[in-house]
Amino acid sequence: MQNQTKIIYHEILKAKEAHKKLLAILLDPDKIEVKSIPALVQKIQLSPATHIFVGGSIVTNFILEELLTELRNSIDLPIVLFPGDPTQISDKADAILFLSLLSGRNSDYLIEYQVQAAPILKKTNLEIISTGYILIESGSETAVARVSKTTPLQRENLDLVLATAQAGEMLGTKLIYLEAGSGAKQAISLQMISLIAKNVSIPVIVGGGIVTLRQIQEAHQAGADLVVIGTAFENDNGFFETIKPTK
Ligand code: 1GP
Repeated sequence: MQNQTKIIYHEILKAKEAHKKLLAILLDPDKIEVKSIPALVQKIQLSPATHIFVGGSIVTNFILEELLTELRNSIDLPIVLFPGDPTQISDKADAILFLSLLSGRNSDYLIEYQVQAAPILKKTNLEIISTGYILIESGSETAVARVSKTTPLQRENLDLVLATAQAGEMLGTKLIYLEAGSGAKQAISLQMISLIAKNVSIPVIVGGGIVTLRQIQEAHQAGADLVVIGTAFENDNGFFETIKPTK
């Protein structure tokens, strides 16, 4: 995908228009051993994934570059960075979700890290996809809340979630990401997905705590344009083997 720059967002928009649902496998470099990469790649190839997201709240493991190189050499899917901070930027991916944590009031995650990242990103060929990132309370504290030191929005406060998503859209973000947090006890509710999807015109990503194939389908049906699966695939690389391709 590397030379086809600046098309990933366009493809997401096209998929939304065509009601084609997208699915990303999220790989956290911290949870992957180099020796397991070939087997992982094979499982991704057999999966219905349309995108690969790479990142984590904190990445201390230095296999990021190696992982990206291996993915690029073996898989013809868009590789999108989903970084917890500017140290997770690499030119070996195709695009980056340029996140602003709109649900929180920690200025580091609203704008400071973006300012630090901008000059680094300018020197890469990465497609920059501005993303309004909204963390929703999901039953217990998640890594995103802990690391960002922000309070997630309450699940019941649909009005606030909607206003936050709409503010993101008005600020010009290209995507809204409704995040329950990795390994969340409760995924984003279908009611919330449906409300947001109906009331913003940009594509909606949903992730966190989705652990069954049925949940993926339901999130898609409720209006998610792209669903992210991290933990379920991490725990069982054969997770998708019973799924019928949705692409
Ligand atoms: C986390 O939304 C992603 O940022 C995926 O969450 O690991 O719970 O699938 P899971």
